[in-house]
Amino acid sequence: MGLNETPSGERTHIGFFGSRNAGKSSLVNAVTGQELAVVSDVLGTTTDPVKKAMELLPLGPVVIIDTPGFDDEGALGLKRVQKTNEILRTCDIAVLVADSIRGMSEADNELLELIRNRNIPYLIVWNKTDLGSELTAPEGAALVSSLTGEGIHELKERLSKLIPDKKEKQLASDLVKPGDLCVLVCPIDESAPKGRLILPQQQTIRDLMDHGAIPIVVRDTELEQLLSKEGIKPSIVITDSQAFKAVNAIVADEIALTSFSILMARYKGYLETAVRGISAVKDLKDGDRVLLAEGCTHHRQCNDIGTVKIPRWLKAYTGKDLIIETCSGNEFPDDLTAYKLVIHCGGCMLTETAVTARMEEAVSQNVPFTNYGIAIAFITGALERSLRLFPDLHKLLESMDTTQSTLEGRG
Ligand SMILES: Nc1nc2c(ncn2[C@@H]2O[C@H](COP(=O)(O)OP(=O)(O)O)[C@@H](O)[C@H]2O)c(=O)[nH]1
Ligand SMILES: [Mg+2]
Repeated sequence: MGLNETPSGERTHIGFFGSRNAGKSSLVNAVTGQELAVVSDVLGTTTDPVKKAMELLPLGPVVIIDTPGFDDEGALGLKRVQKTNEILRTCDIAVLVADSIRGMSEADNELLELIRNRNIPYLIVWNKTDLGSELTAPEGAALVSSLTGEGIHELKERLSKLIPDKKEKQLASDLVKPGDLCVLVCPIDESAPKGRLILPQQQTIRDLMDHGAIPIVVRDTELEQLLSKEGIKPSIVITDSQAFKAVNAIVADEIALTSFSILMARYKGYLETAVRGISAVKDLKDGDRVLLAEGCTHHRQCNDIGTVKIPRWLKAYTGKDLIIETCSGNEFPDDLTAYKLVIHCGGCMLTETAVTARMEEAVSQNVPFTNYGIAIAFITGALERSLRLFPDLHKLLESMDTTQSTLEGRG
Protein backbone atom coordinates (compact mmCIF):
# COMPACT_ATOMS: atom_id res chain seq x y z
CA MET A 1 0.00 0.00 0.00
CA GLY A 2 1.33 3.40 -0.92
CA LEU A 3 1.90 6.07 1.69
CA ASN A 4 -0.59 8.40 0.01
CA GLU A 5 -3.49 6.06 0.56
CA THR A 6 -5.88 5.63 3.46
CA PRO A 7 -4.09 3.48 6.06
CA SER A 8 -5.35 -0.08 6.22
CA GLY A 9 -6.42 0.47 9.83
CA GLU A 10 -8.92 3.11 8.70
CA ARG A 11 -10.53 1.00 5.95
CA THR A 12 -13.71 -1.06 6.12
CA HIS A 13 -12.67 -4.71 5.91
CA ILE A 14 -15.13 -6.91 4.01
CA GLY A 15 -14.56 -10.68 4.06
CA PHE A 16 -16.11 -13.11 1.56
CA PHE A 17 -16.72 -16.55 3.07
CA GLY A 18 -18.35 -19.72 1.84
CA SER A 19 -17.85 -23.27 0.61
CA ARG A 20 -15.57 -24.28 -2.22
CA ASN A 21 -16.90 -23.31 -5.65
CA ALA A 22 -19.74 -21.21 -4.24
CA GLY A 23 -18.28 -18.41 -6.35
CA LYS A 24 -16.52 -16.31 -3.69
CA SER A 25 -13.66 -15.37 -5.97
CA SER A 26 -16.02 -14.71 -8.91
CA LEU A 27 -18.12 -12.49 -6.66
CA VAL A 28 -15.08 -10.59 -5.41
CA ASN A 29 -14.10 -9.95 -9.03
CA ALA A 30 -17.63 -8.86 -9.93
CA VAL A 31 -17.88 -6.51 -6.94
CA THR A 32 -14.46 -4.97 -7.45
CA GLY A 33 -14.57 -4.94 -11.24
CA GLN A 34 -11.05 -6.36 -11.20
CA GLU A 35 -9.50 -9.73 -11.75
CA LEU A 36 -8.38 -9.82 -8.17
CA ALA A 37 -8.99 -13.40 -7.21
CA VAL A 38 -8.34 -16.65 -8.99
CA VAL A 39 -11.53 -18.21 -10.30
CA SER A 40 -11.40 -21.89 -11.09
CA ASP A 41 -13.39 -25.09 -11.36
CA VAL A 42 -10.64 -26.85 -9.45
CA LEU A 43 -11.70 -27.17 -5.82
CA GLY A 44 -9.79 -25.14 -3.27
CA THR A 45 -7.95 -22.75 -5.57
CA THR A 46 -7.67 -19.99 -3.00
CA THR A 47 -5.56 -21.45 -0.22
CA ASP A 48 -4.70 -18.29 1.71
CA PRO A 49 -6.87 -15.22 2.15
CA VAL A 50 -6.26 -12.67 -0.61
CA LYS A 51 -6.50 -9.05 0.49
CA LYS A 52 -6.71 -5.92 -1.56
CA ALA A 53 -7.16 -2.31 -0.52
CA MET A 54 -9.26 -0.19 -2.88
CA GLU A 55 -11.73 2.64 -3.25
CA LEU A 56 -15.11 1.18 -4.06
CA LEU A 57 -18.24 3.25 -4.64
CA PRO A 58 -20.49 3.57 -2.75
CA LEU A 59 -18.47 1.83 -0.03
CA GLY A 60 -15.46 4.15 0.21
CA PRO A 61 -12.01 2.91 1.24
CA VAL A 62 -12.19 -0.84 1.80
CA VAL A 63 -10.05 -3.92 2.12
CA ILE A 64 -11.61 -6.86 0.24
CA ILE A 65 -10.70 -10.29 1.60
CA ASP A 66 -11.24 -13.41 -0.50
CA THR A 67 -10.99 -16.55 1.63
CA PRO A 68 -10.32 -20.23 0.94
CA GLY A 69 -13.36 -22.51 0.91
CA PHE A 70 -14.53 -23.22 4.45
CA ASP A 71 -14.97 -26.87 3.49
CA ASP A 72 -11.54 -27.14 1.89
CA GLU A 73 -9.98 -30.55 2.17
CA GLY A 74 -6.90 -30.51 4.32
CA ALA A 75 -8.24 -27.76 6.53
CA LEU A 76 -10.17 -29.84 8.99
CA GLY A 77 -12.15 -29.37 12.16
CA LEU A 78 -10.71 -27.04 14.73
CA LYS A 79 -7.97 -25.71 12.47
CA ARG A 80 -10.57 -24.65 9.93
CA VAL A 81 -12.67 -22.88 12.54
CA GLN A 82 -9.58 -21.23 13.99
CA LYS A 83 -8.41 -20.00 10.57
CA THR A 84 -11.86 -18.61 9.85
CA ASN A 85 -11.98 -16.89 13.23
CA GLU A 86 -8.60 -15.32 12.52
CA ILE A 87 -9.97 -13.73 9.37
CA LEU A 88 -13.37 -12.90 10.86
CA ARG A 89 -11.70 -11.02 13.68
CA THR A 90 -10.37 -8.52 11.14
CA CYS A 91 -13.68 -8.07 9.31
CA ASP A 92 -16.07 -5.18 9.76
CA ILE A 93 -18.54 -6.92 7.46
CA ALA A 94 -18.87 -10.57 6.44
CA VAL A 95 -20.40 -11.85 3.21
CA LEU A 96 -21.50 -15.49 3.14
CA VAL A 97 -21.56 -16.70 -0.45
CA ALA A 98 -23.91 -19.62 -1.04
CA ASP A 99 -24.34 -21.57 -4.28
CA SER A 100 -28.05 -21.31 -5.15
CA ILE A 101 -27.94 -24.62 -7.02
CA ARG A 102 -26.48 -26.56 -4.09
CA GLY A 103 -28.39 -24.60 -1.46
CA MET A 104 -27.19 -23.91 2.08
CA SER A 105 -24.84 -26.73 3.05
CA GLU A 106 -23.94 -27.89 6.53
CA ALA A 107 -20.64 -26.02 6.17
CA ASP A 108 -22.53 -22.87 5.18
CA ASN A 109 -24.66 -23.08 8.30
CA GLU A 110 -21.60 -23.67 10.43
CA LEU A 111 -20.00 -20.59 8.90
CA LEU A 112 -23.14 -18.57 9.48
CA GLU A 113 -22.98 -19.47 13.14
CA LEU A 114 -19.33 -18.39 13.42
CA ILE A 115 -20.24 -15.07 11.80
CA ARG A 116 -23.29 -14.53 14.03
CA ASN A 117 -21.24 -15.38 17.12
CA ARG A 118 -19.03 -12.40 16.42
CA ASN A 119 -21.93 -9.96 16.12
CA ILE A 120 -20.59 -8.43 12.95
CA PRO A 121 -22.94 -7.20 10.24
CA TYR A 122 -23.27 -9.77 7.46
CA LEU A 123 -25.14 -10.55 4.31
CA ILE A 124 -25.90 -13.89 2.66
CA VAL A 125 -25.37 -13.83 -1.09
CA TRP A 126 -27.37 -16.34 -3.14
CA ASN A 127 -25.02 -16.73 -6.09
CA LYS A 128 -25.41 -18.19 -9.59
CA THR A 129 -28.97 -16.96 -10.17
CA ASP A 130 -28.29 -17.24 -13.90
CA LEU A 131 -28.58 -21.02 -13.53
CA GLY A 132 -32.22 -20.75 -12.40
CA SER A 133 -32.25 -22.61 -9.07
CA GLU A 134 -35.37 -24.43 -7.87
CA LEU A 135 -34.46 -23.71 -4.26
CA THR A 136 -35.73 -20.81 -2.17
CA ALA A 137 -33.11 -18.28 -1.09
CA PRO A 138 -32.55 -17.78 2.67
CA GLU A 139 -34.47 -14.82 4.06
CA GLY A 140 -32.83 -11.48 3.39
CA ALA A 141 -30.26 -12.94 1.00
CA ALA A 142 -28.99 -10.86 -1.91
CA LEU A 143 -29.62 -12.60 -5.21
CA VAL A 144 -26.74 -12.25 -7.66
CA SER A 145 -25.00 -13.79 -10.60
CA SER A 146 -21.29 -13.18 -10.45
CA LEU A 147 -21.14 -14.40 -14.01
CA THR A 148 -23.62 -11.97 -15.61
CA GLY A 149 -23.32 -9.17 -13.04
CA GLU A 150 -27.01 -9.33 -12.20
CA GLY A 151 -27.69 -7.99 -8.68
CA ILE A 152 -24.12 -6.79 -8.11
CA HIS A 153 -25.04 -3.10 -8.06
CA GLU A 154 -27.80 -3.71 -5.47
CA LEU A 155 -25.41 -5.87 -3.45
CA LYS A 156 -22.90 -3.01 -3.20
CA GLU A 157 -25.66 -0.63 -2.12
CA ARG A 158 -26.70 -3.06 0.61
CA LEU A 159 -23.11 -3.57 1.75
CA SER A 160 -22.57 0.16 2.04
CA LYS A 161 -25.56 0.37 4.39
CA LEU A 162 -23.95 -2.27 6.62
CA ILE A 163 -20.82 -0.19 7.21
CA PRO A 164 -20.90 0.81 10.86
CA ASP A 165 -21.12 4.55 11.44
CA LYS A 166 -17.63 5.79 12.13
CA LYS A 167 -17.82 8.01 15.18
CA GLU A 168 -15.89 11.22 14.73
CA LYS A 169 -12.91 10.49 16.92
CA GLN A 170 -9.66 12.32 17.28
CA LEU A 171 -6.25 11.04 18.21
CA ALA A 172 -5.09 14.14 20.06
CA SER A 173 -6.78 17.30 18.79
CA ASP A 174 -9.63 17.14 21.30
CA LEU A 175 -7.04 17.52 24.07
CA VAL A 176 -5.76 20.90 22.85
CA LYS A 177 -7.05 24.18 21.45
CA PRO A 178 -6.38 25.68 18.02
CA GLY A 179 -3.08 27.55 18.18
CA ASP A 180 -1.67 25.38 20.99
CA LEU A 181 1.93 24.23 20.64
CA CYS A 182 2.17 20.44 20.76
CA VAL A 183 5.58 18.83 21.03
CA LEU A 184 5.86 15.37 19.50
CA VAL A 185 8.91 13.37 20.55
CA CYS A 186 9.91 10.86 17.89
CA PRO A 187 13.21 9.10 18.63
CA ILE A 188 15.09 8.07 15.53
CA ASP A 189 17.28 5.09 16.23
CA GLU A 190 18.44 2.18 14.10
CA SER A 191 15.03 0.49 14.37
CA ALA A 192 13.14 3.50 12.94
CA PRO A 193 12.04 3.09 9.31
CA LYS A 194 14.21 4.82 6.70
CA GLY A 195 13.12 8.23 5.52
CA ARG A 196 9.76 8.53 7.20
CA LEU A 197 7.84 8.62 10.46
CA ILE A 198 5.73 5.71 11.67
CA LEU A 199 1.97 5.73 11.22
CA PRO A 200 0.79 6.84 14.69
CA GLN A 201 3.18 9.80 14.49
CA GLN A 202 1.98 10.77 11.01
CA GLN A 203 -1.66 10.43 12.01
CA THR A 204 -1.21 12.53 15.16
CA ILE A 205 0.54 15.31 13.25
CA ARG A 206 -2.22 15.36 10.67
CA ASP A 207 -4.97 15.33 13.30
CA LEU A 208 -3.41 18.26 15.18
CA MET A 209 -2.96 20.21 11.95
CA ASP A 210 -6.54 19.56 10.86
CA HIS A 211 -7.68 21.27 14.04
CA GLY A 212 -5.35 24.24 13.84
CA ALA A 213 -3.01 23.15 16.61
CA ILE A 214 0.74 23.55 16.01
CA PRO A 215 2.75 20.32 16.14
CA ILE A 216 6.50 20.61 16.69
CA VAL A 217 8.34 17.39 15.98
CA VAL A 218 11.68 16.62 17.66
CA ARG A 219 13.89 13.72 18.49
CA ASP A 220 14.30 12.95 22.19
CA THR A 221 17.89 14.15 21.85
CA GLU A 222 16.77 17.71 20.99
CA LEU A 223 13.86 17.95 23.40
CA GLU A 224 15.71 19.78 26.16
CA GLN A 225 17.14 22.25 23.67
CA LEU A 226 13.69 22.93 22.24
CA LEU A 227 12.04 23.47 25.60
CA SER A 228 14.77 25.89 26.66
CA LYS A 229 13.99 28.18 23.72
CA GLU A 230 12.22 31.44 24.47
CA GLY A 231 8.44 31.32 24.03
CA ILE A 232 8.20 27.55 23.63
CA LYS A 233 5.39 26.71 26.05
CA PRO A 234 3.74 23.54 24.78
CA SER A 235 0.33 22.62 26.16
CA ILE A 236 1.09 18.97 25.58
CA VAL A 237 4.07 16.70 24.95
CA ILE A 238 3.40 13.42 23.17
CA THR A 239 6.25 10.95 23.19
CA ASP A 240 7.13 7.62 21.72
CA SER A 241 6.82 5.14 24.59
CA GLN A 242 10.45 4.09 24.29
CA ALA A 243 11.61 7.54 25.36
CA PHE A 244 9.07 7.84 28.18
CA LYS A 245 11.48 7.70 31.04
CA ALA A 246 13.83 10.37 29.73
CA VAL A 247 11.03 12.61 28.48
CA ASN A 248 9.19 12.34 31.78
CA ALA A 249 12.29 13.65 33.52
CA ILE A 250 12.80 16.53 31.08
CA VAL A 251 9.26 17.90 30.74
CA ALA A 252 8.11 20.21 33.57
CA ASP A 253 5.39 18.67 35.70
CA GLU A 254 2.73 21.28 34.82
CA ILE A 255 2.91 20.34 31.12
CA ALA A 256 0.62 17.51 30.04
CA LEU A 257 2.54 14.43 28.91
CA THR A 258 1.30 11.30 27.21
CA SER A 259 2.38 8.85 24.52
CA PHE A 260 1.36 7.98 20.97
CA SER A 261 0.55 4.52 22.19
CA ILE A 262 -1.86 5.74 24.87
CA LEU A 263 -3.55 8.03 22.35
CA MET A 264 -3.83 5.16 19.88
CA ALA A 265 -5.36 2.87 22.52
CA ARG A 266 -7.92 5.57 23.30
CA TYR A 267 -8.61 6.07 19.59
CA LYS A 268 -9.16 2.35 19.08
CA GLY A 269 -11.42 2.21 22.11
CA TYR A 270 -9.50 0.03 24.54
CA LEU A 271 -7.60 2.41 26.77
CA GLU A 272 -9.72 1.68 29.83
CA THR A 273 -9.30 -2.08 29.43
CA ALA A 274 -5.57 -1.59 28.96
CA VAL A 275 -5.34 0.47 32.15
CA ARG A 276 -7.28 -2.18 34.07
CA GLY A 277 -5.09 -4.89 32.57
CA ILE A 278 -1.88 -3.41 33.90
CA SER A 279 -2.76 -4.28 37.49
CA ALA A 280 -2.01 -7.91 36.57
CA VAL A 281 1.71 -7.09 36.53
CA LYS A 282 1.90 -7.03 40.30
CA ASP A 283 0.44 -10.56 40.50
CA LEU A 284 2.94 -12.15 38.10
CA LYS A 285 4.80 -15.10 39.56
CA ASP A 286 7.69 -17.32 38.51
CA GLY A 287 6.65 -19.51 35.58
CA ASP A 288 3.65 -17.36 34.58
CA ARG A 289 2.98 -16.99 30.88
CA VAL A 290 2.69 -13.57 29.25
CA LEU A 291 1.64 -13.18 25.60
CA LEU A 292 3.12 -10.33 23.57
CA ALA A 293 0.90 -9.92 20.50
CA GLU A 294 1.63 -7.85 17.45
CA GLY A 295 -0.80 -6.78 14.74
CA CYS A 296 1.61 -6.88 11.84
CA THR A 297 4.69 -8.80 10.82
CA HIS A 298 6.75 -6.07 9.24
CA HIS A 299 7.43 -3.30 11.74
CA ARG A 300 10.95 -3.93 12.86
CA GLN A 301 10.57 -1.30 15.55
CA CYS A 302 7.49 -2.89 17.13
CA ASN A 303 9.10 -6.29 16.82
CA ASP A 304 12.16 -5.15 18.70
CA ILE A 305 10.00 -3.69 21.47
CA GLY A 306 7.83 -6.79 21.66
CA THR A 307 10.41 -9.51 21.49
CA VAL A 308 13.37 -7.88 23.21
CA LYS A 309 12.69 -4.76 25.23
CA ILE A 310 9.39 -5.39 26.99
CA PRO A 311 10.34 -8.95 28.01
CA ARG A 312 13.59 -7.60 29.48
CA TRP A 313 11.93 -4.70 31.28
CA LEU A 314 9.06 -6.84 32.54
CA LYS A 315 11.38 -9.46 33.97
CA ALA A 316 13.55 -6.80 35.58
CA TYR A 317 10.55 -4.95 36.98
CA THR A 318 8.80 -7.96 38.46
CA GLY A 319 11.98 -9.84 39.33
CA LYS A 320 10.11 -12.97 38.20
CA ASP A 321 11.11 -15.76 35.89
CA LEU A 322 8.33 -15.20 33.33
CA ILE A 323 7.61 -17.28 30.24
CA ILE A 324 7.14 -14.77 27.45
CA GLU A 325 5.46 -15.93 24.26
CA THR A 326 4.91 -13.88 21.13
CA CYS A 327 2.55 -13.92 18.16
CA SER A 328 2.21 -11.60 15.21
CA GLY A 329 0.12 -10.76 12.17
CA ASN A 330 -3.23 -12.49 11.94
CA GLU A 331 -2.27 -15.25 14.34
CA PHE A 332 -3.81 -14.83 17.75
CA PRO A 333 -4.70 -17.83 19.90
CA ASP A 334 -8.42 -18.56 20.40
CA ASP A 335 -7.65 -19.94 23.85
CA LEU A 336 -5.89 -17.37 26.01
CA THR A 337 -6.47 -19.01 29.37
CA ALA A 338 -2.85 -20.15 29.64
CA TYR A 339 -1.78 -16.51 29.94
CA LYS A 340 -1.75 -14.29 32.99
CA LEU A 341 -1.50 -11.19 30.83
CA VAL A 342 -1.75 -10.23 27.16
CA ILE A 343 0.29 -7.22 26.06
CA HIS A 344 -0.71 -6.04 22.59
CA CYS A 345 1.09 -3.66 20.25
CA GLY A 346 -0.46 -0.27 19.51
CA GLY A 347 -2.42 -1.86 16.70
CA CYS A 348 -1.76 0.94 14.21
CA MET A 349 -2.14 -1.50 11.30
CA LEU A 350 -5.29 -3.09 12.69
CA THR A 351 -8.80 -1.72 12.47
CA GLU A 352 -10.61 -0.80 15.64
CA THR A 353 -12.79 -3.87 15.04
CA ALA A 354 -9.79 -6.17 14.96
CA VAL A 355 -8.11 -4.81 18.10
CA THR A 356 -11.41 -4.72 19.96
CA ALA A 357 -12.17 -8.33 18.97
CA ARG A 358 -8.86 -9.46 20.48
CA MET A 359 -9.45 -7.42 23.59
CA GLU A 360 -12.96 -8.78 24.04
CA GLU A 361 -11.75 -12.34 23.68
CA ALA A 362 -9.18 -11.77 26.40
CA VAL A 363 -11.67 -10.05 28.69
CA SER A 364 -14.31 -12.76 28.15
CA GLN A 365 -11.72 -15.36 29.19
CA ASN A 366 -10.78 -13.29 32.25
CA VAL A 367 -7.31 -12.65 30.91
CA PRO A 368 -5.99 -9.12 31.58
CA PHE A 369 -5.25 -7.22 28.37
CA THR A 370 -2.98 -4.20 28.03
CA ASN A 371 -0.69 -2.70 25.43
CA TYR A 372 2.99 -1.98 24.83
CA GLY A 373 2.66 1.71 25.61
CA ILE A 374 0.72 1.29 28.85
CA ALA A 375 3.14 -1.39 29.99
CA ILE A 376 6.18 0.77 29.27
CA ALA A 377 4.59 3.83 30.90
CA PHE A 378 3.78 1.74 33.95
CA ILE A 379 7.19 0.14 34.24
CA THR A 380 8.96 3.49 33.87
CA GLY A 381 6.67 5.10 36.44
CA ALA A 382 5.12 7.52 33.93
CA LEU A 383 1.62 6.03 33.68
CA GLU A 384 0.03 8.08 36.44
CA ARG A 385 1.23 11.28 34.86
CA SER A 386 0.25 10.33 31.33
CA LEU A 387 -3.31 9.56 32.39
CA ARG A 388 -3.90 12.96 34.03
CA LEU A 389 -5.28 14.11 30.68
CA PHE A 390 -8.11 11.63 31.13
CA PRO A 391 -9.56 12.27 34.60
CA ASP A 392 -11.84 9.18 34.66
CA LEU A 393 -8.97 6.86 33.83
CA HIS A 394 -6.66 8.64 36.22
CA LYS A 395 -9.19 8.03 38.97
CA LEU A 396 -9.47 4.42 37.89
CA LEU A 397 -5.70 3.94 38.09
CA GLU A 398 -5.56 5.53 41.55
CA SER A 399 -8.28 3.17 42.74
CA MET A 400 -6.50 0.08 41.45
CA ASP A 401 -4.11 -1.96 43.50
CA THR A 402 -0.83 -1.77 41.63
CA THR A 403 1.29 -2.19 44.74
CA GLN A 404 4.44 -3.07 42.94
CA SER A 405 4.38 0.30 41.14
CA THR A 406 5.84 1.92 44.24
CA LEU A 407 9.00 -0.09 43.71
CA GLU A 408 11.62 1.48 41.54
CA GLY A 409 11.11 0.23 37.97
CA ARG A 410 14.25 -0.21 35.95
CA GLY A 411 13.75 1.18 32.45
N1 LIG B 1 -23.09 -19.94 -13.80
C1 LIG B 1 -22.38 -19.34 -12.86
N2 LIG B 1 -21.19 -19.83 -12.50
C2 LIG B 1 -20.48 -19.20 -11.52
C3 LIG B 1 -20.99 -18.04 -10.87
N3 LIG B 1 -20.09 -17.66 -9.96
C4 LIG B 1 -19.06 -18.54 -10.03
N4 LIG B 1 -19.30 -19.47 -10.97
C5 LIG B 1 -18.44 -20.59 -11.35
O1 LIG B 1 -18.25 -21.43 -10.21
C6 LIG B 1 -16.91 -21.96 -10.20
C7 LIG B 1 -16.22 -21.62 -8.90
O2 LIG B 1 -16.06 -20.22 -8.82
P1 LIG B 1 -14.99 -19.55 -7.84
O3 LIG B 1 -15.24 -18.09 -7.89
O4 LIG B 1 -13.63 -20.04 -8.13
O5 LIG B 1 -15.49 -20.17 -6.47
P2 LIG B 1 -14.81 -20.11 -5.02
O6 LIG B 1 -14.15 -21.42 -4.80
O7 LIG B 1 -15.93 -19.92 -4.05
O8 LIG B 1 -13.84 -18.96 -4.99
C8 LIG B 1 -16.22 -21.38 -11.41
O9 LIG B 1 -16.31 -22.31 -12.47
C9 LIG B 1 -17.05 -20.15 -11.74
O10 LIG B 1 -17.00 -19.80 -13.09
C10 LIG B 1 -22.26 -17.54 -11.29
O11 LIG B 1 -22.81 -16.55 -10.80
N5 LIG B 1 -22.91 -18.22 -12.27
MG1 LIG C 1 -11.82 -18.89 -4.56
